[in-house]
Amino acid sequence: IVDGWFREISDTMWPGQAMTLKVEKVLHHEKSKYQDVLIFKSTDYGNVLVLDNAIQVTERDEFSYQEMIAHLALNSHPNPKKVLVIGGGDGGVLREIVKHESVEEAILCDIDESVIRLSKQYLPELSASYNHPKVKVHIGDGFQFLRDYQNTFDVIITDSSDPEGPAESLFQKPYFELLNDALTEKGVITTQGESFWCHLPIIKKVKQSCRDVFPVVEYAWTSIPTYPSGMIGFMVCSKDKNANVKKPLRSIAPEEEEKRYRYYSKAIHEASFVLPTWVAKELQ
Ligand code: AAT
Repeated sequence: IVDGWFREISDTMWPGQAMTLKVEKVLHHEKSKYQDVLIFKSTDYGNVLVLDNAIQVTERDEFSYQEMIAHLALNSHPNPKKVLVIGGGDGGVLREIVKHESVEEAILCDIDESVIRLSKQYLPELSASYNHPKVKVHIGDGFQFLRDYQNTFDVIITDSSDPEGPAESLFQKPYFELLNDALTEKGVITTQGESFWCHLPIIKKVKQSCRDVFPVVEYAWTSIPTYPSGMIGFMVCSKDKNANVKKPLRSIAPEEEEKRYRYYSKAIHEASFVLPTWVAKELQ
């Protein structure tokens, strides 16, 4: 933080550019076992969670990311009952999962208890979901956690930080193999898929790794001002070779849709897979 502004500088992940947010007040700063954790109140984006100097959520725009990463997967599965989140310690993705009546159990595995503890304190609208009766929490590494599960989860959402630091293994092929094994027969996954403006080589590599494992692999994206370059993508994969993840399997009346979601809709689901020409070519 310099002169009252937080700057998200990373010479490796987004060289030569940086999102800047005006700080009203630093609420908390600690070094956890895994990462540097900063929470501040911004002047215009609400409270902000930062891990290793990378913005994870702001209260103002988090719903774009959390709704999309959750509902793209959940609405691409015929009947999701058991759902797993890897990462997502702020609780925002859990909040979205329990909106689905079919869901019986939502389990979250985050490596860092400090993210969960501090989100309960400083991000109440995201972390309220921790009180939901269907939610269970496990603290540990997502990669290690998955080794113990076969044919268990209908949907797995990997809401992870960037591939530098504790989330590195979550962007590699052995991880997608573990996801595949942990899924039930028609299982669906989404993963945090980075920005096509900043990370096209990473996205290409992740997509290839997913293709080696899953018969259906698509990249979707959403607009979000506080992630690098103002957008972020998701890899959406299905174990069912006949699945078309680009069209939601279930839809609700538009009035209901508006009550349940602030960003997601059936139309947005379908539109989010349409890619700019150069990106579509690169990811062919
Ligand atoms: N909901 C949007 C916020 C995130 S948080 C990413 C979470 O992943 C963090 O809570 C972090 O502790 C957790 N995490 C990192 N590595 C692991 C791991 N190996 N196993 C389990 N959890 C892990 C995503 C922000 C995206 C930022 C884009 N620039």
